[in-house]
Amino acid sequence: MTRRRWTTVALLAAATFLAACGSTTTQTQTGDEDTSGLEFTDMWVKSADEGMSAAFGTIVNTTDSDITIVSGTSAASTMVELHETVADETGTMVMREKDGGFVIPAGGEYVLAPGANHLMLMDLQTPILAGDEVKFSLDLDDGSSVEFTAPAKDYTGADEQYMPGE
Ligand SMILES: [Cu+2]
Repeated sequence: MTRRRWTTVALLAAATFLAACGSTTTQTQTGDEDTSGLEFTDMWVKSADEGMSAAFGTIVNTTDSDITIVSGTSAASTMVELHETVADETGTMVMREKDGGFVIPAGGEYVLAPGANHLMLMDLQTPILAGDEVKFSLDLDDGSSVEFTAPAKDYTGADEQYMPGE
């Protein structure tokens, strides 16, 4: 009887663990372009065999309020970061996390481009090949999230250095 009870406890612990893991992927209601007020135009991802890659395009804010993107996820990478590209003290262009996230101005747009702001895929899970469709989910500062899909294409520029932690 005592032994049976312990077995039950162990199973419950396993179930709780699994539930906790699963909840991290769908914590928030996923919006679409209509509810979030964001439109993604000409989005694309740089193809890459391994390591890092990045997504570019233009994010349009159709509302009359600023919208702040604070973080992102993608099945293609274990970590997505919001990057900007700046010149360091020696004049070398380096990229780093954008302080405060990406703020899409009310009624305006936010351009992600090689050599400038971009969505960084820090650690590819599998190669991204030209023609692949890569799915992203972006988290907004109001707790909601919005998804978009970007096709991959070959691109040989945008070889800025990554500067970890500043
Ligand atoms: Cu980057």
